[in-house]
Amino acid sequence: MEQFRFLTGGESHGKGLVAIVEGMVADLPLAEGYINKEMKRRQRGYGRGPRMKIEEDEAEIMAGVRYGLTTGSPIALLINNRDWQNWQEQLSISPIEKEAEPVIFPRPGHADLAGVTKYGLKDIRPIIERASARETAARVAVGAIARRFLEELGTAIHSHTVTIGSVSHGSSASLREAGSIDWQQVEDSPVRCAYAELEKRMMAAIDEAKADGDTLGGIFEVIAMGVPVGFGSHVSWDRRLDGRIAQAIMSINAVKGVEIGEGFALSELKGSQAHDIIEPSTRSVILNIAKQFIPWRHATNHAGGIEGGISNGEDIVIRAAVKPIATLAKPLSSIDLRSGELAKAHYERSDICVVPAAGVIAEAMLAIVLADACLEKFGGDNLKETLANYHNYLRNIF
Ligand code: EPS
Repeated sequence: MEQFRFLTGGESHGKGLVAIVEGMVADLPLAEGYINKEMKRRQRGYGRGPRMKIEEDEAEIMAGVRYGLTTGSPIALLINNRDWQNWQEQLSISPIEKEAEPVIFPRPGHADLAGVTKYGLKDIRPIIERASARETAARVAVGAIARRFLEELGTAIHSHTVTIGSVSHGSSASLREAGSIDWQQVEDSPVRCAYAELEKRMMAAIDEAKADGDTLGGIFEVIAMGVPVGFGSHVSWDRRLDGRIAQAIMSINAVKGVEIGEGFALSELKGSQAHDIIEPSTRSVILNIAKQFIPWRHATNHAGGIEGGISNGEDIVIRAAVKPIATLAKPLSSIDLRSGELAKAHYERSDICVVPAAGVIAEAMLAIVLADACLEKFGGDNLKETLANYHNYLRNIF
């Protein structure tokens, strides 16, 4: 059983999204303002559609927090959809006399066709609503709780955009050095890109796609720094940290590829080039309760911070490929579900490019996996107990 788990509910244009989060320790300082700062980061990003101008995402904590501290009880979150006002007929919970026209032209690349077939529906609308990336607003709220917890261990998580469409830095190696990235510049960038000259080209590519009635994908990178050695395990397939992270990142809408560390590029290297040699070091780990030294480090980080399914103390580095959004203003060919005849795919308001937002969502998913692995490793029902267990572990291993 997962130590830290959650479920979300809600449709893109329904009344709102809900999440119930279970397993967070007691006595963790947690404020709605902290969660909502993350929600705002997800809403930004050049290439989003008009929907993000309608919404002002805010999570309300309904349970599990008292006087600013978690209680150990399930944390319930509610995010209202402002756009619900405009969709009451299409998404009425009660039966109504005049139902909305069904959506019958599945969009290639979306869940539409497989979804209606699987659930035996005649209208694609319910599939559109739940397959929508709107659901990731709830995941980011949950991820903020996990991030708040990880901060107490000295772990920080960032993301940045590596490519949009064919616009890229060229040499990827330098981008992997977390130390060389100005994270404030990334936060200030409309495309969450660390390089000013790339940023302009990325924005121009998005403008061009929009003018053509098209969409764009890209690659983002997520980096977790200060992750303790020993999350995950080599002993069983489903305990491997890399496998758990890959599943979490791949579950983000439109993600079609995930790599950890140098990933696919490692396949072209010889063993002598690919692996990260180990050297003595006096690296310190700073906890909010103590400072500890780890007497070794890896000279490089091709492995992306995970060896044998276990975190090795280096930065965890993940890249993911996002496909172009499947809703096109110039729709692709499809069929009419009623007649089976050729037709144009359904079109409705959508985004042009979501790579910057996807990076923020991936930060949340990584935080969720790491918080779960942390609770599995150190346990504890209250923050002090977890931190004491971590401290004790560091004291006793060397
Ligand atoms: C989405 C389509 C757009 C996006 C939406 C995901 O929404 P709408 O159909 O209302 O214009 O903006 O993303 C969000 C609402 C969000 O909060 O991220 C889709 O089809 O997946």
